[in-house]
Amino acid sequence: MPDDREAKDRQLDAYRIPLDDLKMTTDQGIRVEDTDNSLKAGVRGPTIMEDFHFREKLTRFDHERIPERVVHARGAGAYGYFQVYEPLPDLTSAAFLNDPAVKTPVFVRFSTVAGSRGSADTVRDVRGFATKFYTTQGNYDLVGNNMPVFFIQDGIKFPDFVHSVKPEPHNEIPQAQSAHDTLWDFVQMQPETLHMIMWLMSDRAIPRSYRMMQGFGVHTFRFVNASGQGTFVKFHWRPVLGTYSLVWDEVLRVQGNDPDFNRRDLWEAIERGVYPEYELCVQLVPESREHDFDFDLLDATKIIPEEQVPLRPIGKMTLNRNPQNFFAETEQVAFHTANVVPGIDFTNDPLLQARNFSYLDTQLLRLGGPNFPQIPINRPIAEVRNDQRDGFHQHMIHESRTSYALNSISGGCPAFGDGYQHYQEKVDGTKIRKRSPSFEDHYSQATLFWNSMADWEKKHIVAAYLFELGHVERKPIKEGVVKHLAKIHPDLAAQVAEGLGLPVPSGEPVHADTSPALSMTNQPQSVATRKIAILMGDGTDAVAVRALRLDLEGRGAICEVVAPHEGLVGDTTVDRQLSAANSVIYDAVVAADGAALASMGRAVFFVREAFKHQKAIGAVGSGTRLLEAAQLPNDVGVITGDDIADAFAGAVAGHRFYDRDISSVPA
Ligand code: HDE
Repeated sequence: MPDDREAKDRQLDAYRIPLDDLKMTTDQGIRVEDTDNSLKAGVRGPTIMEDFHFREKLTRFDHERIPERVVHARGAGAYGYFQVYEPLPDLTSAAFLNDPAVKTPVFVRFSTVAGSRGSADTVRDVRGFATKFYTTQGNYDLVGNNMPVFFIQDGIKFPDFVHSVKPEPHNEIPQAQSAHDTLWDFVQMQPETLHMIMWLMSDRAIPRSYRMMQGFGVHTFRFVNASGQGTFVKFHWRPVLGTYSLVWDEVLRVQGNDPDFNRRDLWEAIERGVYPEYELCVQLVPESREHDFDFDLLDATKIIPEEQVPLRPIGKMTLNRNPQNFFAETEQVAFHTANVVPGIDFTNDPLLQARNFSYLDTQLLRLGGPNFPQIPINRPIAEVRNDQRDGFHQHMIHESRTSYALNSISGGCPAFGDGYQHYQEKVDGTKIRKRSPSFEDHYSQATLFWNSMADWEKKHIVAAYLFELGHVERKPIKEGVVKHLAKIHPDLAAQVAEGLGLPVPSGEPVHADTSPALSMTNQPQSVATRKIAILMGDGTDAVAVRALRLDLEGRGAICEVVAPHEGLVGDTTVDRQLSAANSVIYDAVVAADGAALASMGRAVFFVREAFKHQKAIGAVGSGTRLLEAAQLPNDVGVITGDDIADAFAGAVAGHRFYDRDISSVPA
């Protein structure tokens, strides 16, 4: 079996500069005598132009930055591999989807959309989920998001949408936030956004982890088999750990406590050897059924409900290696929707068509010219041979005497033929600047989403609308949004209108259909990789805690001891002292001490906050005294007693207790 790391790694190895004891040189390879002092005319004299090392060092520093991505500027990457479960010759001729023995190397970049490179990870936003497959037939990029639809239907609107969500132009406020006038003005003027906005207001927009997040290709793509037969396909990544989110109040606090929350989580999981895994699933629609739906398959603001076309798992991706240099790999990786391999093709989705232009265009600027595919992270493992030449930063020395086709001088090389064949779709039409009438319904699927939510999800959606619109200054914009909400569902509109102090609009639900698969309830449950804080003090009964910790770690949980000071409590090593820890960066808390901690405000706050964020809370030994001091009711998900391991692990695996009544707990 080919080793997944071999092909891409061998290639990357050629470029690695190892950590070793080599002596410092200039970029020209000249040994450097002293890099702490510039060359001067006398120790107190002016710096001399002749100092080539000084000039080179400063110049290189001045040129370190490249333009950040216009959208998706903030990201985190990881390497891994993809393996198909079984050959799919009926569907596609793509080689990597036809040989289960092959581990295709991949590089994935997760991202937020609106914020700048330095913005916090945990903001309310869509997440990017872009995968580069280094296949033997060339690079295939699946550049998706963690939500299955998009804000707009036609790519010509993309600059308008992005300008509206980005910080406002006069004062560049707010950073990485959708809660401001221009975004909501765009929304109320452009009802095609409404379905996606429902997703954005849901907890999908605040994922617990990149490891617990779905991915979607969004558009309808096309598989093409060896006989040229096409099948419409939607791509879904399904995380093996299940899809989970944070809660909003927690998000606000995580931003300060750990702005790198999601990237750190990904990095640490891979360093620990608990590799994130995602199943690749497809929804398949034969061409004969193209018009069987009450929406258009080419409209990227629509899903195909899973109840209508079930998901078929076709393979799995495992992320098992962190990059070694953020800039070289994660920043320079260049995705492009038009990077497809034989067997995968496009449709006429006007959003996809626009993307097929935009990504190459953006890389030309961002990466400084046409040779960016030669940057190691972007290089295919397949051989590259063509007559394209020159340009900034050309790394190749083409020895051929010809750079044109057809030629006789080079024996006709490189020879073409037997390559990618575009799907032979019949196209005819009149030139027209108009949307298809089949794109007109902007409400039904927004209603479907709302109808399919559990009560706690609906509550969170209403709260999100209130937070967002609460930051909008112009009343007519709020009124405009509420008017649209009334067409989605009167319950939603009423709750939002009430909160905003606006008249409650009348309206009938558009329909009562549901798609249970849209809800985040019923996820796979596991305590594995969940982060648990064990609060200990100097008086803790270490024996009881040790047994619990071993048990939880045996189930794959990550336990950290939090105590009033660093060093040791008893014979247990402290991982983090209380003043540097906060409950929001943990999934659950075990109170293991009440003697020392019950009188400490920070410890009381720690468990209280975890309770408010509906997390599992355990207490062993005198730990119950800490819960009493925090005045926590004996509610669901609060596990106390002599042997709590099973019950507590079960509670952590359940993620949150969304029905918990938190109203009686003091702030
Ligand atoms: Fe993108 N998008 N996009 N987008 N997008 C970019 O490319 C664009 C869209 C997505 O980690 C840019 O290299 C247009 C949908 C991801 O490097 C840019 C339109 C989806 C990433 C661009 C869309 C995405 C990008 C900015 C509407 C989900 C980050 C920098 C027609 C299916 C990839 C860059 C990474 C990045 C254009 C809509 C996902 C400007 C014109 C829909 C995950 O080219």
